[in-house]
Amino acid sequence: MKDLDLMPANATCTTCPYCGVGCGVLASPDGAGRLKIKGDPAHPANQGRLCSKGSALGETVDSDGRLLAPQIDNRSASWDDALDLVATRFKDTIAKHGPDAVAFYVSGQLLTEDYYVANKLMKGFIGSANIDTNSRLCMASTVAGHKRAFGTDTVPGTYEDLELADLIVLVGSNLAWCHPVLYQRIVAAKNARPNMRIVVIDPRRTATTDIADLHLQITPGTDVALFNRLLSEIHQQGAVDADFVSKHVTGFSDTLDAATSADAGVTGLSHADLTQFLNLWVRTEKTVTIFSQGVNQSAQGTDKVNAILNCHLATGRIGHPGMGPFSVTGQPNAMGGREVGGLANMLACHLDIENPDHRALVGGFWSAPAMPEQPGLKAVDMFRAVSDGRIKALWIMCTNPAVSLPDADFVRDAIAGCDFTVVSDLTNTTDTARLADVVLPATGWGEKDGTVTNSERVISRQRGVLPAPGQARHDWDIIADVGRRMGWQNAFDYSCPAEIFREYAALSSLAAAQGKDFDISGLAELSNSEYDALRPTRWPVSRRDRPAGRMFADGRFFTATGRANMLPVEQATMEPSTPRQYRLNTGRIRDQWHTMTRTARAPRLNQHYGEPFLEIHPEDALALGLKPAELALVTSDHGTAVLRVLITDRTRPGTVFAPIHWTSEYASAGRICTVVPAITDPVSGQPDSKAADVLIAPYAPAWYGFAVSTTKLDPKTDYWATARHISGWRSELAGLQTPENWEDFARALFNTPNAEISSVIDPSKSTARIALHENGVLIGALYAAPEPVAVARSHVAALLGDPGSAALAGRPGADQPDPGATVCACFNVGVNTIVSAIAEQNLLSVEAIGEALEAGSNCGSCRPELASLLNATLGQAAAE
Ligand SMILES: Nc1nc2c(c(=O)[nH]1)N[C@H]1C(S)=C(S)[C@@H](COP(=O)(O)OP(=O)(O)OC[C@H]3O[C@@H](n4cnc5c(=O)[nH]c(N)nc54)[C@H](O)[C@@H]3O)O[C@H]1N2
Ligand SMILES: Nc1nc2c(c(=O)[nH]1)N[C@H]1C(S)=C(S)[C@@H](COP(=O)(O)OP(=O)(O)OC[C@H]3O[C@@H](n4cnc5c(=O)[nH]c(N)nc54)[C@H](O)[C@@H]3O)O[C@H]1N2
Ligand code: SF4
Ligand SMILES: [Mo]
Repeated sequence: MKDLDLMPANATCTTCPYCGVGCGVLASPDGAGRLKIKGDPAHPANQGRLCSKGSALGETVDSDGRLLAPQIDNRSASWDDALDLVATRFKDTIAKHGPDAVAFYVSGQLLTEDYYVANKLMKGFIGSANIDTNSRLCMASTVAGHKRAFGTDTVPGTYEDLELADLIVLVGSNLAWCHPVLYQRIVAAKNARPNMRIVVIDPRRTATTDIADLHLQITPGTDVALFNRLLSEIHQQGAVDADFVSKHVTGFSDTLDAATSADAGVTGLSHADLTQFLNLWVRTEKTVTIFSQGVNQSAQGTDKVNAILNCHLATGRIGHPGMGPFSVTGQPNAMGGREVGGLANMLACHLDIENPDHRALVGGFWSAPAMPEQPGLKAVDMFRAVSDGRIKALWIMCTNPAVSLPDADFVRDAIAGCDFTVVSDLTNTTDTARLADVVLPATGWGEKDGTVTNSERVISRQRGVLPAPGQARHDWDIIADVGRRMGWQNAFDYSCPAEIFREYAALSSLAAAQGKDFDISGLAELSNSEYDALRPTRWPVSRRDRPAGRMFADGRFFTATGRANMLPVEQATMEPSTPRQYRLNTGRIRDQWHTMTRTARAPRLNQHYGEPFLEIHPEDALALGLKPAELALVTSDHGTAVLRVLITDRTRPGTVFAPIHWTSEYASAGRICTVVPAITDPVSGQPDSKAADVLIAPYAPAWYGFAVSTTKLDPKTDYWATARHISGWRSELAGLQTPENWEDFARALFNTPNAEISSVIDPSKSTARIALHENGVLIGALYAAPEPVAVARSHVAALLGDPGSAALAGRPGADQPDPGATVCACFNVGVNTIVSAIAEQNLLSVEAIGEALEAGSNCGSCRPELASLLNATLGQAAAE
C-alpha cells in the first residue's frame, strides 16, 4: 500500500464512477493492465480523499471477464452485422407497430454525452418518449418533489454547506457507507467544531448513526408525519420567516393546516426524542437536511420530499451558506442524467416534454422529424409493457434490471420474452445480458471520455487512461452509429464527446432564454483541447450576465409565479403487516456497488461481507428458531431468496434488512428484488424498495459447507454464494441432502478429476474436511458439517497454493491467531486483530488503531466500525 504515494506526476485526472459525491481521482497505468489510483487533492469534492471503493478502482479494470466483441445469439459477430441488425429490427418494429413499440432503458452511470445522444435518438428521431433510466429507481421522487416546490429539479446546496452547518439532519441516508467521502468531510467538520449537531432519522442503526447526537429510530414510512409535526412546531415556536414566506412562497396556510392536523404518534418516537429533535431543528438557523433512499424509495416518496422542503421554505433556510435541503445523488451521473432529460417525462436542459413551446424549441434545434407529445413509460410500467408485448424491441444500456428492478423475476421473464432485446454492457455474464439477443461491448470507466455532474452541480470530466479492450466501443459512439444506420446521418455524425457536449451546451443557451435555470452556455464554445482540460465546474456557467454559484439565493424560483410552493402533504396510512409477515428493508453495504459487476472483481472489497445476508432482530430470530449464521428462506408472492442470517439489534423487531447487491453470478438465490413487489409512488413512479412484506422461515439444509478454490466454482448445491479473494475464491455452500460420498462430491465440485484427495471424514458427527492438491500444492479445500461450519476462513483461503496438508486442520496453530473478518479493506486487517490490539496495546482512539495497525488510515471507510469496536471493547473492559 505504500506505493499509494508513488503517483507519477503525469497521472490522469478523472472522476470516480461510483457514487454521486463525484470524487476526483488520479489514475495511471501500472503497466500490467491495471491502474494506480489516488485521490485528486485538487478536486473540490474530495480534496484528495477516496473511500474503499474508489481506492480499489485500479483492481477492477483489467480485461478479464470483459466482452471483447459484439454477440448475436451468444455468438461473436462483427460490429457491422450487430448494428445493422439493431437498426433494422428497431426500424421494422417502428414501421409495423409505431414508435411506442420500442424503448430504451438507460442509466445514471452513462456519461452526459452518452445520455444526450440516446435521448436525442429516442425523443427526436424515433419519435417516442419511451426512454427511461434507472434513476427512476433512485432519484425520481426528489425530481418530482423539487419540481413541485421549486418549479425546477435543482439541488440548491453545496458540500461546503455541510461543513458550515450547525445541524445536519440525515433522513433515510446511510452516508457513512453510501457517500463515504462526504461523511468524512462531516466528521472532520464536527471534530473541528464539536458543537455541530447531527441527527439521523432511520429505522435501522447503521454505520452513520455512530456519529449521531440523536438517532430517531422512526417507524418505517412515517417521515411525512415527522416533518409535518416539525412544520407545526416551527409555527408554534414563532420560527416562520414571515418576510421570506410573504415574498417568495405560496401555499403556506394550507400546508400548515395539513401539518397541524398530523399525528406524530405513528412515528413511534418517544416524547423526549421527538422534543429534542424539534427544538434542535427549530432553534438552529444553519440546518442542512440531507435525504436519500429512505425518502425517495417509498410509495409516498414525493410527499416525503415535499414535507422536508416545506420546513426549509417556511423558515427561509434555503439558498444561503450552511443551510438547505440537500438530496444526495446516488449514481455518478444521476444529476447529469436529470439535466440532460434522461427520464421519460423530461426533455434536455430541464425543459418539459408536455410544454409545446419546449418541444418546438428542442425539435427545431435538433431538426427533429418527430417529437413525442406525451411522456413515455416509466421504468416499472416500461417492463410491464415489455411483458405484455406492447414493447417489442428494447435496448438496455449500462444497467442490470433483471437484478435491480422490483419483482425481478417478472422483469427477467419479460426481457426473456421480448421479441428483440439489445444490451450494452462491459460483460455478457450479467443476469440481464444473458437474456439478450444482441450484446454490445461498451468501454468502461478508465477507457471512456466525457462528463458527469455530482450532487452539488459540479461537472467533472471522466478521462480515458486505458485502451478499449478488444473491439469495445464508447456508448455515445454505438448509439450514434445506430442512429446513422436508421437513416439519420447528419444528426448523429459525431466524432468525439466534445462535439456532443458543445451541442448540448448550445441547447442549454436556448433553454435559459426560456427562463430555465440549467445553463451551461458558457461552455458551448470549448475547443476539443479546452474540453479535455476542463476543470470541475459548477453550473450555471452562462455566457449571459448571470451570477454563478448558489441557486435560489435571491429567493427567485422557477415556477410560473417565481415563488416556491409549499405543498400540503398527508401521512399515508401504514398497512400493518400480518403477524406472520416481516417488513423487508433493502439497501447497500460499504464495499459493493449495486450488482457487483465491478466491485466484486476487487478481492479486498469482498472481505467486508462475502455473502448475501439478512439482518434480523434477536427476538424475531428466536421466534423463528433461527440461530446465528444459519440460512433463512425469504418469500413473498413474487419470489424467493435464501440469505445468511445475521442476528442483530441494528434492525427493529418485525423488520429485516437485506443488501441489494447479490446476483445469480455470485449466489444461488441472493437477488433480493425477486421478493420486492412493484409498488410505486403515484407522483414519481419510483418503486418502494424499502417496505416489502415477506415471510421468513429457516432454510434448514442437511449440511453446510465452506470451500476455497483457486478457480471459480460452479456449485450445483441447493445453496451457494461465492466471492473472489486474494488467493482464489471462497464459497459458502449448503445442501438439502447429505452427499453419499464426500470425496466424490468434492471431485465433482472442484471439477478436478486428477487432484490428489486427502480427507478427514467423521460419519458419527457427519463432518468432512477434504483437501485437494495438484502438483503438490493446495488447489481446493472443503469443510462440511450439519451446522454452519466453524472454520478459520481467511486462514484456509491463504493456504491455497501452499504445499502441505495444513488445510485439513481448518484452523491455524495456536501460534497464529485468526485475524477474523476483515474490517479495513485497504490494509486487510481483521476484527480479531483489532480487538486484541485495542486491549493489549491500550489503544484509545481510531487514530491510535491506525498508528498501531494501519487500519483506517488510508480511505477511512472503516473508521465508523473501528469506533464501534473501540466502544465495545473499551466498554467491556470498563465493565470487567
Ligand atoms: N457502498 C455503496 N455506496 C453507494 C451505492 C452502492 O451500491 N454501494 N449506490 C449509490 C446509489 S445509486 C445510491 S441511490 C445511494 C443510496 O444511498 P442511501 O440512500 O444512503 O442508501 P440505502 O442503503 O439504500 O438506504 C438508506 C437508508 O434508508 C433507510 N430507510 C429505510 N426505510 C426508511 C424510512 O421509511 N424512513 C427513513 N427515514 N429511512 C428509511 C434504510 O434503513 C437505510 O439505512 O448510494 C450510493 N452509494
Ligand atoms: N430492492 C432494492 N432495489 C434497488 C435499490 C434498493 O435500494 N433496493 N436501489 C435502486 C437504485 S437507487 C439503483 S441506482 C439501481 C442500480 O441498479 P443497476 O443500474 O441495475 O445496477 P448496476 O450494477 O450499477 O448496473 C450497471 C450495469 O452497467 C454496466 N456498466 C458499467 N459501466 C458501463 C458503461 O460505461 N457502459 C455500459 N454500457 N455499461 C456499463 C455494469 O457492468 C452493470 O451491468 O438499483 C435499484 N434497485
Ligand atoms: S465517496 Fe467513494 S464511491 Fe463515492 S465518488 Fe468518492 S471515492 Fe467514489
Ligand atoms: Mo441509486
